[in-house]
Amino acid sequence: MEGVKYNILRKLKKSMGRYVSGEEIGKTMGISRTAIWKHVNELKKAGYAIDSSQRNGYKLVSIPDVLSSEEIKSNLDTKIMGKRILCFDEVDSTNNVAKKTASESNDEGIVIIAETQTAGKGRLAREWVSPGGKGIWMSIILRPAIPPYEVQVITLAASIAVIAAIKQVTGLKAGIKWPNDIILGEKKVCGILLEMSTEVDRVNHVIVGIGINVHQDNADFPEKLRDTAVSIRSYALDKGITIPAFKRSELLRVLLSELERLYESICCGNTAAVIEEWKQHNITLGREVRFVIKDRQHAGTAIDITPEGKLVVCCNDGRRMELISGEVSIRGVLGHQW
Ligand code: BT5
Repeated sequence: MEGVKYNILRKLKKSMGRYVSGEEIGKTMGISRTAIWKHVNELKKAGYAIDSSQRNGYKLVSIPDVLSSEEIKSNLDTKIMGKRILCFDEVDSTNNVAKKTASESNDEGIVIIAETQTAGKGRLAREWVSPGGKGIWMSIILRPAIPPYEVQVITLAASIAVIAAIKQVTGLKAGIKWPNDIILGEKKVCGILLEMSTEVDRVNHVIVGIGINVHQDNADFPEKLRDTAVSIRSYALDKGITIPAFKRSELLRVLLSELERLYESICCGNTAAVIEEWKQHNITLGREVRFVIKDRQHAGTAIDITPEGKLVVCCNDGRRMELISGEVSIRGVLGHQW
């Protein structure tokens, strides 16, 4: 039944803005006019604007900004990423659903998406605010044949993919704050949470959780986040930049396609290319940073990224430190001043 509904949708999409007669749809699909009418009503309920006229048939007028498998998969050019796409209205956390899915299937590239998360999570059990219909809250299951100590490079790849998607679809240029924050202006537009299951020398699976703020107004963010969080739309509005109208599914398609390109590099052993690309987008290297290790605060300048994705800092006391992950404040970013 679902299949027929989407076949009708695809037919209407091909003639977008023009009427297709009920007779023609009925003939190609082998269904009655009443059945077409029922399917069209379901599409309308899902947000598709379709004009129906007794004389002319059906005309698709506009496509809603929904994250359905159907919308994401149309024109998706990937082999691995999004091979299966599971879409939900509401989950606790897409990473949790992905973890369960990973334990039930050996596939990779499965994408889990929800319109809203009731317990979206950041690192260290922090909360990730995920309001309905306003962003992209998703997780991807990967099974890279790399040693566990190299897994961090997948976070870097996901960051590059998000930046590329934002750039390609909106023209806006975001930057990466090591290790997992995507920054527009000086505020966070996207966070990435990597969770994995490993053995001593091999990775069972990696869950790449990505949260992108897309449509929120500033007032949509809880007050405590208003100085540090931003959405693509609120950033453009704030800066008076006109961006093209776009749908979340378009952003997601570019993201998946870019992630696949980088993932293939990683799986071929070419992590160096990914690190190089990451460096071009980073807003961390060359900046004054602060971080805490074992309750001691350190300050210095971020100078490099190692081949495994560690951040190299030249501390003010002359020591060189390599950070695996954790919290780094950059002067001037996310409200940090000192
Ligand atoms: C992250 O953690 O930035 C990782 C966020 C990953 C979210 C995705 S959504 C899909 C998938 N499923 C999940 O359950 N999670 C992943 P961290 O670096 O720890 O940052 C968390 C901090 O960011 C919070 O403590 C808040 O200060 C801030 N924050 C929370 N929600 C935000 C939002 N929507 N936009 C910007 N900042 C936010």
